[in-house]
Amino acid sequence: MIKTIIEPFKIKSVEPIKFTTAEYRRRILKEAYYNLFLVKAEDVLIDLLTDLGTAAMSSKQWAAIMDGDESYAGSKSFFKFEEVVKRLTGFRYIIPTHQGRAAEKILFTIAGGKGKVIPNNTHFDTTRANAEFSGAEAVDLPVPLALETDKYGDFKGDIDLEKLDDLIKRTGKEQIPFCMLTLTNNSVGGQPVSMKNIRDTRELLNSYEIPLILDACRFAENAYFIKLREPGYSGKTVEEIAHEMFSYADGCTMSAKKDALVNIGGFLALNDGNLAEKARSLLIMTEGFPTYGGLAGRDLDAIAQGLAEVLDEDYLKYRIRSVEYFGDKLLREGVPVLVPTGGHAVFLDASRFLPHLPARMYPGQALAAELYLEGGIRSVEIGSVMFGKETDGVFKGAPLELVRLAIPRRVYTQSHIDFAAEIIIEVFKRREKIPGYRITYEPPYLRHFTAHFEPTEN
Ligand code: P70
Repeated sequence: MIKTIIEPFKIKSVEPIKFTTAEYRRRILKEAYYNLFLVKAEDVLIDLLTDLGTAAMSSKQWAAIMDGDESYAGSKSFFKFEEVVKRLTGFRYIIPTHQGRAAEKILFTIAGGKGKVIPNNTHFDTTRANAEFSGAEAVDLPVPLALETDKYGDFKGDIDLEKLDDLIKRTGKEQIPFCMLTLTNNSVGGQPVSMKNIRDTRELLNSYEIPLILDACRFAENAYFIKLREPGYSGKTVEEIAHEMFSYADGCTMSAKKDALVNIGGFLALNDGNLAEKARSLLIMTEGFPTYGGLAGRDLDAIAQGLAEVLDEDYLKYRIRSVEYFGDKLLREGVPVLVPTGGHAVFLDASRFLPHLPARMYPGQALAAELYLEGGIRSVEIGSVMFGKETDGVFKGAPLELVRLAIPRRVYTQSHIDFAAEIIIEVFKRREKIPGYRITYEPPYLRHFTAHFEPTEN
């Protein structure tokens, strides 16, 4: 029986990557104030910073790009895109945006605001920032198991329904313009949300007449996990599962830069005509006319094609298995990896990797810096740098200190992954000597993108 799952594509175009020395990387990292967002991409060997906008497009997507219609109004690319998104999601109003956060910005501007409360299984960084910027409070309600990185669970991305019910009762349904579910749940490890949880959330919200909005950027990965793990779904196609997921919601925000396999794009989809009209008015002011929304016509064609390709189950099998393969290699060497591995990334548990560093010495930042120094691997901290705060000298840490190694779609081969695993294992062997970090500069919002750091004495 053949066990190897191969990449379900062959490579038509290649891009060189640059090898550097440890000494060179030391200088580069220092010049970037130890913030990997400030390192130039050409100084990175394997870039696992994000799976956002980093996919390799297919020859069919490139062909679709040539067919793009760049008319300002009524472009045929829009109608193709709209048809594909409507067929997939079933939502009535489809509003293109240049990426996911633009859809969030519009949604929170028209429905958020001061005094409002937005629950979610877990808000990712831009979602939380957009909610808070509108004046609303963003509340995370993950299930307790999600915070135990060494415990297996099929659907650790679920929302905690009891806490949701409590929150609604305490806050009052008038203050909750909508509830969100992020599929997959990025902040807790790219973990899927079960169909049962989506359905039960819908039922609970129905009793309060609160709409449900999906953050759908990794919907196909979520649907494939449901097929693999949830009773009753193994015989359904991923497309059928996706239809059912969307059928429980009143709309979605979507970053097409993930599961639509493109480098730019997104959309807001809604069933409520009044809300959609408000969204469109804002769209014209900020993004563009409703038939292109901040994108070129050709981008809409690439999204339409990408949404067809992402539902291909050979692709999803390879996608999910290749992430798991990476995680398994590390687990075999005792590296503390969040289990089970999620859909788009392997997450290292930095608090268990570097137990000598307390949260306020930013163990995730320390580990991410070290992976770059050791082998030019770029990852991202998802911990107290991204989600922690220091107000008047009082430090408030994040619930988890993680380092995420996100796998761009269709970009790296198995040997790139083998190499990255070896680098991580090397760093693991010398973990006791890794220093902590302190922040020397930070902006008021989304500080992780631009903060400056320096190593501390242990
Ligand atoms: C990521 C990026 C973006 C995102 C998301 C969810 C669940 C909305 C958005 C916004 C952000 C990132 C993080 C670290 C480094 C680089 C980028 N997630 N909802 O990689 O969508 O980016 O299109 O505006 O994960 O997870 P968009």
